Amino acid sequence: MNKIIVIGASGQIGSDLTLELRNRYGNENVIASDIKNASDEVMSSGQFEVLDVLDEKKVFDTIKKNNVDTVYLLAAMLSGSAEKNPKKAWELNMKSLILMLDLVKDSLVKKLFWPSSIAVFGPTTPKINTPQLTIMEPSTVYGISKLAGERWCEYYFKKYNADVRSIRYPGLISYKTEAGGGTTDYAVEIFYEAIKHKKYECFLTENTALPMMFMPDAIKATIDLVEADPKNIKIRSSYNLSAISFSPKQLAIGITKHIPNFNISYKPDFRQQIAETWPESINDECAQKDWGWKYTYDLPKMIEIMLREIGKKLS
Ligand code: AKB
Repeated sequence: MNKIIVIGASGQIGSDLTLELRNRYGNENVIASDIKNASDEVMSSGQFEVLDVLDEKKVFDTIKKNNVDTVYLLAAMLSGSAEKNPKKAWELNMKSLILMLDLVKDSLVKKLFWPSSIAVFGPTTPKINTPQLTIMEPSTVYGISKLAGERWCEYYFKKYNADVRSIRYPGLISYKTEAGGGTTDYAVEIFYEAIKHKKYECFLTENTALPMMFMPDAIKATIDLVEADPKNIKIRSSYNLSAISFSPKQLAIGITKHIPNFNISYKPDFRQQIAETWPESINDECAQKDWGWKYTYDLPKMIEIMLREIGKKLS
């Protein structure tokens, strides 16, 4: 049986995705890999390979030796970290993609999933209900790398028939693994602080609304897209994907319903400028039409589950 590899399995999406893929296809068929160890659950449930995605030879050998035919490439530097280290971010985000696209082109790998982001949009993009096709002038190095990546994906599909599939993820919210280095990370941190200290100092202003999604929805969308019949996939750059949109203030109000003495304060830092260039809400009609995307978790449901699960984890 051919195998699946998740590259970046220690990260926020990678850890949840690895577990769900193992659930569906069997522990023995899903390899997790990263430069650092993943969560205990990921480490103990199946094969783990220490892998630097920029180590071309090791990537090639690992894929060949294990008969891997599907790659989920999740290793990347997110928006906040990338602004602090632009060249390193560019190198990691771009080189890893081109390396993997070449493996698909050369038929070593059959299918590649690569994540894009709402960061591909910029200050000149329509902010509300942002369409699939619109003005794209990202002003962050992360956004520039994601937009360039999208163009490479489409290029490899058109020129070499490389089966690459992609989603423009909004901010993702998970109780399993914390985010790291992103602008939307506040929407995870807030839950830990609310439970531990009943207060949170937010690095975005109160009314900065951004598109967000609960992780189980993101994982479902990812696997649905990868499993979709290729003839239904009309977009080979990356699909807009939408679920919930909210501001820090709206999230705090929702948390207060469960923790009445929770208090939020605001101290915007450099990530505020990044957030201001991103959309507030996304139009995902193409994903709905082409491969039947529909989100499940709304804001109150997501808050309830996050508080319950993080509460369990912290006790
Ligand atoms: C980030 O904040 O950088 C990411 C993203 C929206 O791609 N969560």
